[in-house]
Amino acid sequence: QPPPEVHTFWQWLCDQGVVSADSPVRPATVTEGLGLVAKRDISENEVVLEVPKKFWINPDTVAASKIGNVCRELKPIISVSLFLIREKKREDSPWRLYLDILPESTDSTVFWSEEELVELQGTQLLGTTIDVKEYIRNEFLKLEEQILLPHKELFPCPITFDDFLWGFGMVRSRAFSRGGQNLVVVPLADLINHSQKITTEGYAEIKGTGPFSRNLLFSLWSSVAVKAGEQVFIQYDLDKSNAKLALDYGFIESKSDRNAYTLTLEIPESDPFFEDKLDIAESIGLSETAYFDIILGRPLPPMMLPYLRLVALGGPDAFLFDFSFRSTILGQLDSPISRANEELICQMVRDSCKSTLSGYHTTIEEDERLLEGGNPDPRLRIAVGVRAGEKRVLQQIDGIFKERELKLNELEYYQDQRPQQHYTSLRIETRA
Ligand code: MLZ
Repeated sequence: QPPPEVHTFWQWLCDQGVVSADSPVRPATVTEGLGLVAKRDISENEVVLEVPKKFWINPDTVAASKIGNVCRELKPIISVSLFLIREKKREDSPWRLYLDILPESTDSTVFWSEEELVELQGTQLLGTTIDVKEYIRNEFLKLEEQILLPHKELFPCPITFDDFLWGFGMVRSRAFSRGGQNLVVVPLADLINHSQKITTEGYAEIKGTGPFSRNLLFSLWSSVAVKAGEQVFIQYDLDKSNAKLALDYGFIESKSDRNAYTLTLEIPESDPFFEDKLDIAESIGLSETAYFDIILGRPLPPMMLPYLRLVALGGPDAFLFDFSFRSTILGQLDSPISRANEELICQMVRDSCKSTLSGYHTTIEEDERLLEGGNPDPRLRIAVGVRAGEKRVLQQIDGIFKERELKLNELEYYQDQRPQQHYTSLRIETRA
């Protein structure tokens, strides 16, 4: 049985004609919190909800409200967050019954306490979480200065940073925002939970109905058949890493390819060939800093080895920067240049993997034991899952370059194939 406020919310939607008595789903309490449960058997690709535009909360809703004039310049996520907070604080908000079913927080890492964050020590997720909280704080300070303080009459109840964090966390986890565009909070539809068992991303569309298709509906369907009494799920996003899922929604998946690590490589400004290297990097669509997302169980991104070769290039290979070799160098980066270059790459990568691995406060084995212990705390499970995943990816990268180190003698190098005579004559030509 759902809690009373959910029942009241549902009743309100029925009275407003948003849902009808024969709706195939109803809100219910589930392991994730609230969710949508099938009232009867639902077939594959059957529409389960259709929510009319007047029940959506998006930047248009904000623009048409009392604070519309002062929110015009805001980014969609900021304006919708502010709207939700203001409505939550208003006694007579038309959205009251919806706001009452929203949780105080989620398990997104932006809501974690200092002690909970300690479990993320050494992880990239800790870094991104700190960055995102910093971003939210800055947005809040701007909002205070530009909107909240100058327009006190519009915001009779003071809005704090924690209020703003709540609003931001709600919108970030609940809004539908395909491709970063058209951010929209759809009450009721936003109760639908994610499942890793759903492996297709299509779950909703905006349909026009009525005369000239002027009335828009947010239409949500189930991509799989669901039995009466079971929960209906969607796949939120197939491309997000576990770290991103943890940050945005407060859950992770157990699938291995959700584990990822972003390697940052750069051409140091102190490099004697900095300008040349930057030039070449740019001609292959990269820059002085390059980010490579490494995914557990997948091959390295195709541009990573060429970029590494370029970064490491120097010493006896430096002739490649000569004008006459400029056109060949691009093609050369696709295969080993010299033993020294290839060896340096392996060392650079392995050293950085090892030093990053030493920054975590637990081993993979310790993490596994913790997870096997069936720890019920969802935040700890997220922390342990993410840090174990990052370490696996780093070990995988180290393993790839360790194997490469062993094969250095077998590789074919451009340096060795280059006819010496040809090279000498070219040097003379260039100098002339
Ligand atoms: N990531 C997807 C789905 C988000 C759904 C969130 N809560 C119901 C999107 O941004 O559209």
